[in-house]
Amino acid sequence: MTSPNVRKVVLMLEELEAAYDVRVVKVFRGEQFTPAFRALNPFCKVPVLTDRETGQSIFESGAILIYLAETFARFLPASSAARYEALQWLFAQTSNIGPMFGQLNHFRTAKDADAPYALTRYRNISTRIYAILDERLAARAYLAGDDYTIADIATFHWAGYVDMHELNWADFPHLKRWCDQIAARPAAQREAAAIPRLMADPEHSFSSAAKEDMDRFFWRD
Ligand SMILES: N[C@@H](CCC(=O)N[C@@H](CS)C(=O)NCC(=O)O)C(=O)O
Repeated sequence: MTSPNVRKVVLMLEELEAAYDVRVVKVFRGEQFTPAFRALNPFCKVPVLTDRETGQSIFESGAILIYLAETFARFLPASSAARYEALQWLFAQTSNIGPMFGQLNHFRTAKDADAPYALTRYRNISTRIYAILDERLAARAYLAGDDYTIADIATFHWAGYVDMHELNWADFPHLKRWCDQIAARPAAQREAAAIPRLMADPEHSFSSAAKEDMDRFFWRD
C-alpha cells in the first residue's frame, strides 16, 4: 500500500541510496492476514522491513526508520540532546499525527450514523496538529532543529494531507515551506517517481476494492 507509513520507508531508503526491493502486500485483497505475513507482523499491517544481510525483520514504520538510521549512521544524531529532539518528533508522528489523521481519513469516508461526531472530533484534532507543526517549523528549519532527520522523513507525507483535509495551506506557511523543501530533495523526487509503479496494478488500489475487501481492510468483518 502506498500510504504515508509505507512511503516514509521508501523515502528513507532513497535518502540512504540503499539497495532495496519492494514486495507489494495486497492489503485490499487481504494478503496482510496470511500466516506468512502475520509471522512478520502480528498486527497485520504494512510496512515491514527485512534486512537481507542479517535476516532481521521489523514492523512499525518508526522502528524501521530508527533501524535504518542506526544501520547507516544517517538522519539520527548520535548525541543525546539532538537525538531526543528527533526521537520525540518521530514518536509524535507515529503515536499522534498518524493515528489522528488516519481516523480523520477513515471517518471522512465512513457513512455510519455516528460519523458526524467522529468527523468533527478528528477534524478539530488534525487542524490543531497542523498548527502545532507550523508553529514548530516557524522557528527552525526542520522538526528537530537545523538538520533533516527521520522525524521529517516520517512526517513529510502525512503533512501532505492539507488539501485532502480541506484546509488551507495559507494558514500553515512554515509547514508549506518545509514540505516544499523536502519535496525538492532528489530522494523525495525518486520516491515520488517510484509510487506510480507500485500503483500500476489496479488490484492494489483503494478504488477497485469491493465492499467485502473494505470490510476486511477496516476490520469490520
Ligand atoms: N503504526 C503502524 C501503522 C501501520 C498501518 O496502519 N498500516 C496500514 C497502512 S497505512 C495497513 O497496513 N492497513 C491494512 C490493515 O489494517 O489491514 C506503522 O507506523 O507502521
